[in-house]
Amino acid sequence: MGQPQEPESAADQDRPALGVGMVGYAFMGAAHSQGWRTVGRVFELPMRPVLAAVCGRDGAAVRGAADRLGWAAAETDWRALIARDDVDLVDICTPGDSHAEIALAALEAGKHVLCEKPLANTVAEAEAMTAAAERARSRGRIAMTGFNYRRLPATAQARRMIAEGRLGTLRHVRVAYLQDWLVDPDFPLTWRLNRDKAGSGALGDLGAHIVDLAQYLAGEELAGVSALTETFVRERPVLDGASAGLSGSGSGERGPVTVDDAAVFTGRFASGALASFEATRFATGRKNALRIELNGSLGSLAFDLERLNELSFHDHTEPAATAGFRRILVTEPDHPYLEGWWPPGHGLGYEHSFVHQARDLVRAIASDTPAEPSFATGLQVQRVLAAVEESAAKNAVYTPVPRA
Ligand code: SOE
Repeated sequence: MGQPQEPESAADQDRPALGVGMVGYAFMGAAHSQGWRTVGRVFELPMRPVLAAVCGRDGAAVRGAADRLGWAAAETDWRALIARDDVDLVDICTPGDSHAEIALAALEAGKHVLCEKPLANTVAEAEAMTAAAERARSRGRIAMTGFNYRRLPATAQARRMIAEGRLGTLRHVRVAYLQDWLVDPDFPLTWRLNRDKAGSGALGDLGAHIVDLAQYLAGEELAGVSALTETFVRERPVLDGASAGLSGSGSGERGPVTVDDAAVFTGRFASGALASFEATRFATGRKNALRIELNGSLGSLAFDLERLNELSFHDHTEPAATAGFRRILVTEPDHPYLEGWWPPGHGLGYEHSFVHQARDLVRAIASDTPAEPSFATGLQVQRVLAAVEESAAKNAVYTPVPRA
């Protein structure tokens, strides 16, 4: 353990270091590590991210993760990680039940914070985190929520086109995030199926992403929702051994699933545009399928995560005889985030969203400018998720999303 992440050039040494300390090192921790390792090699940055230390409870496992993922040191207590002088930014990649405690302590200690989505397990926790982030802002600290799908070139390009008015008045947003890893009724009870740990199921895990993406692309917030949720398999084998959440083996004993397996909801934007959302872990054959389509008075845009270097665009102002959806390949240096990567036409993948997230956060910290999505944005998404749960409990009764 403890290898420096990269040889430093003279130019590197001119830029101030930004020491990163990460808590959690499973799937999201590995994805964030990839972002931190790569970002300074691809983009011109005003600061130099240094992978100072990673934290996990199991000493041997966290030392192994530090070696594998490129962190210089390992800690087994997140409080010790926060206390380190070489940690300026705390990156939280743990299950939702520890987000609030770690983020509050890190902000209190004067660190910048990046927190994985959903921001917290409850609105109350997200409110406390947002209040702390706002206090820390006056001391020059930045707090950001990790909604990484905003940071794909294609979704960022879609936002650019919508902000330019290419869709005109927005009428519909149609979005689904579909996975199938829970179809087997013998898949064990990992933390993702435990409400105390995860807050909710498909709703918080996948629904949080699509609520954020829909609102980001639409450029406005949902005013209210009507929802149904379902837990199709209510008891599963108790976990036998360790699990990162998306895999594991079960024992003979079964225990209750305390989160939703799927959430389906409609929503109304403040402008009157209508939206539909579907988040499920039971869509057989769909592995990580996130699709969004927006229809406006002047045109439509569609994005599919399985074809993530493309957008589909229909310009409704073109003559009807030749109009129709056309493919925009989002692989050109003029597209968002692509100035640093490969020659035109060479596409990117899922992991690059984490590199771009790191880029935007480093730039915000260096320029002392608030970063989006902020904790306030994460809180607003949390309020939508809570409204979905409230509506589902009343069998799809329309439920306003409270405003700050
Ligand atoms: C599992 O459903 C998961 O890993 C989510 O937790 C991530 O946020 C998403 O990007 C991929 O799927």
